[in-house]
Amino acid sequence: MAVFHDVLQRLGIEEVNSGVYRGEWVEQPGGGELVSIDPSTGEPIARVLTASRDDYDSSVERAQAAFERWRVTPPPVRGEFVRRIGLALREHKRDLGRLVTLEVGKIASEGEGEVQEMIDMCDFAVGLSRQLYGLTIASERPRHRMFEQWHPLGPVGVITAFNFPVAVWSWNAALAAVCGDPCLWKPAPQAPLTAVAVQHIVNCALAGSGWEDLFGLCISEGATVGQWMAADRRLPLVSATGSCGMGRSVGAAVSGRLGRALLELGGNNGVIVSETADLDLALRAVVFAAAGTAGQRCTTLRRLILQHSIAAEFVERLIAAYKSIRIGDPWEAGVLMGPLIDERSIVGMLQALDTIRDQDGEVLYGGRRIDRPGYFVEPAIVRARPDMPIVGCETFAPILYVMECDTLEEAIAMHNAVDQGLSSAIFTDSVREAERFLSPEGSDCGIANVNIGTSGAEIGGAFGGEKDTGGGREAGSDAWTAYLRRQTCTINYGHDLPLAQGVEFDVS
Ligand code: UN1
Repeated sequence: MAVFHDVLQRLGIEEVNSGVYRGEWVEQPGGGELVSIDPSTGEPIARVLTASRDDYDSSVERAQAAFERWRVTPPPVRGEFVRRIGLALREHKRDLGRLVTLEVGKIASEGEGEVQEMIDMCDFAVGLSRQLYGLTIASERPRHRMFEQWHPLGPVGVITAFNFPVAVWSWNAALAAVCGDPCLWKPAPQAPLTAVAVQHIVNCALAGSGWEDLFGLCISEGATVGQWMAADRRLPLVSATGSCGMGRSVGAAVSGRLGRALLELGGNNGVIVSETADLDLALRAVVFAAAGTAGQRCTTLRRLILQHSIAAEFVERLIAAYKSIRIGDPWEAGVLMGPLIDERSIVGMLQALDTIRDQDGEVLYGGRRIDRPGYFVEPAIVRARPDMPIVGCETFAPILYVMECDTLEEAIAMHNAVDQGLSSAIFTDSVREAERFLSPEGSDCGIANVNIGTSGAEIGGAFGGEKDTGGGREAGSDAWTAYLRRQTCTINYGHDLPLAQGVEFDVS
């Protein structure tokens, strides 16, 4: 399409692209060739040459060299370079958003929203560059001062998933940069072009600054580069977003070498709708959280828990709302749902629906493949019971399980009875119910909302989840501490040597 041709050109995407950048583009990377597919048509967009082991090793070496200089650059000066990246992203917001739409099938406003998330992240990091605070701690010894400070860690390996192909890079890269850590990025094989485009934008922002090697790119055909990163002692921190299965293997490899892993893994997010809730509000939020992004967010709503008295009416209205969702080309105005990412996702969804039927679940609406090129499906609503094993699994597709409960206690127990713990919400107009949901005996997730859906978090809060979601926190709040090493320092400015805990040890 002509419009995308121009977008690709403006973002520096060619027919064949290098997938390795380490201060300069490597012209002929030695790995295999990756074809980026438009999920709306199933047609190739462009090709990317991926990294060989040698390409990877020299990329890590460049990042190590950059670290030597970057770690002694004052944080507010580091922030200035992140500010430039934020400005460049503002300039390219529309184009990069469109490329996200083209390569992963997000509707236009979500594509641009993702770039906005990158811009917000850059702004946040710039402010943070003057706020990497440590504590002063009261020393028990006279004429002693005790404090802690935060130092850069080293090059960070960043592994991202296809569904947020650019924003999640910025969560990590913007924080790592102000913290003094260069980044090496391994994007998802389904989204190599958005990564190449981001690298071009960053390069424009940093051209001539002397910091061209701060952000590296190492595209892999599959998981290889990610596995190398996980096993690589030169990367003290590996931040990985993806499935629980991926996280288990990355987490084991990183902890096996006593490195630090920041994991943001699967979600199986639930919403409770109480009979006291504003049902109009709940309905709108549920539809966006469950069917938005074609059910391919880690924060997607997958389990809807309704109080009996409102269940029948709510399900009826939900089905009517689902019927009105326009599915189609994601760049078209009015379309709310684009394609799934690939054929494998379609197969996964259809298989899950077979399993649902085998486990006596009832498909109330949707769930069929749409007869057109590309990877389109109808979102599905399923009547389920919490004891169906499939309800405990994350199928990365728009399948919404609807379950019923009597009391709030029962609803919370049902809500918490899965292995994942990313995002959660309750819809209620009762202060008691809301506070109970947020209390230690309420939701067990990293994110808990009241009268807001499970997805669409702002960057200002720490993002991540508990249990099998991996425990990592990215983006806002104090997530920055993951990218630094903490040093506790005690200074004796007296002439005596008092020992802590009253220990006596006189040598004369
Ligand atoms: C993800 O799906 O991996 O809260 C991240 C949200 C987005 C981030 C989702 N801001 O839905």
